[in-house]
Amino acid sequence: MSQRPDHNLTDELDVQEARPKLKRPPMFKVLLLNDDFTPMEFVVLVLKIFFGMNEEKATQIMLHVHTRGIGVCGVFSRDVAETKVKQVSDFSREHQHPLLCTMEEA
Ligand code: TYC
Repeated sequence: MSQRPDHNLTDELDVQEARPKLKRPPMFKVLLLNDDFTPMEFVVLVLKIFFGMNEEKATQIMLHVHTRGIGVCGVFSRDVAETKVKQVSDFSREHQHPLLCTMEEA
């Protein structure tokens, strides 16, 4: 029997340590889209209720969306962003407003 039975398996094999591939989870922007029908006060209400904004901040974001066509309400994990989009969409539909809310990777 060889004196070093494990010769190639242990002593001389270059074993590359696995470097754990840790990626940060993606974040998502929740976006509001402008339309011609949803009242400004309703958009402000949505931003206050679902995004915790005060009157001044909500008005600023609403006017940004009104003039530029689209705007960011916040940046969240995928689950939270999906929940916000659903909450806003359900709430708008319940009130018969066509307000569109969507999300995209940040
Ligand atoms: N453009 C709408 C109006 O003039 C107001 C509005 C703002 C609608 C933002 C949607 O995401 C929106 N009544």
